Amino acid sequence: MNKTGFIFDLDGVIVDTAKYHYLAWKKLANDLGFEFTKEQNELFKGVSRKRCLEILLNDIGKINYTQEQFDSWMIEKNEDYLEFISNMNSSEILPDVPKVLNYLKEKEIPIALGSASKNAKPILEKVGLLNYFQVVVDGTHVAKAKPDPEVFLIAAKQLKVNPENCVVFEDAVAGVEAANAARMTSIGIGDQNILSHAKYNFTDFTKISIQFINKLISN
Ligand code: B16
Ligand code: MG
Repeated sequence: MNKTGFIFDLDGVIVDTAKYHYLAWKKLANDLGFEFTKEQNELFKGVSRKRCLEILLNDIGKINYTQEQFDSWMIEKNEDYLEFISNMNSSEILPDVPKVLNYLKEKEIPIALGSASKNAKPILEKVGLLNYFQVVVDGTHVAKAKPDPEVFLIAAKQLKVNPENCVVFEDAVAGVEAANAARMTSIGIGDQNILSHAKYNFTDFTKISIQFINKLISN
């Protein structure tokens, strides 16, 4: 059993893919004859693709559709998203994320990804970070989406670390709730007022010191 494990969310923690999700949802909404705002996109952070589409269709008042239509809109959104992320590279890694990843690697602390995205692995590959992660748990591995703790509990099991000894970096309310439900140490990355249920809060990784990481490791 390893003593401590670190689990990173992807979108909003390691890279800002929210802007590409926004463009793809906006395109789908526009194709259906509706607008889609950045405020609406905020509520999609950390939420599964299927649930996002259900919310979008509800918001635009589209209630009569077949399962085939629903599935084809899911495919359309994802194809557009894949097109938008096709040129992603290491320049899109959020500031000071490599500082923390490199330090954990140096200390031989196991690292996992815990993301709702079914595209997580290719994104890590594109930005050149896949090799840092001993474990990748994403939207293809879970039955229950965040705020259910499943994604983080699977990650802890694969890391061979007790959930209580895992640290989770999250930018979404649902993700912080999932980490808390798993009895892990939750660290909110972003707006403290929105992520008020996190045990610790930072606006971004530039505010996280190596001393703080050491404190988490030795706890
Ligand atoms: P996909 P995370 C989440 O990633 C995004 O925040 C959310 O906006 C998206 O709908 C979800 O992944 C599913 O993504 O369509 O690629 O499967 O924050 O959990 O890393
Ligand atoms: Mg996120």
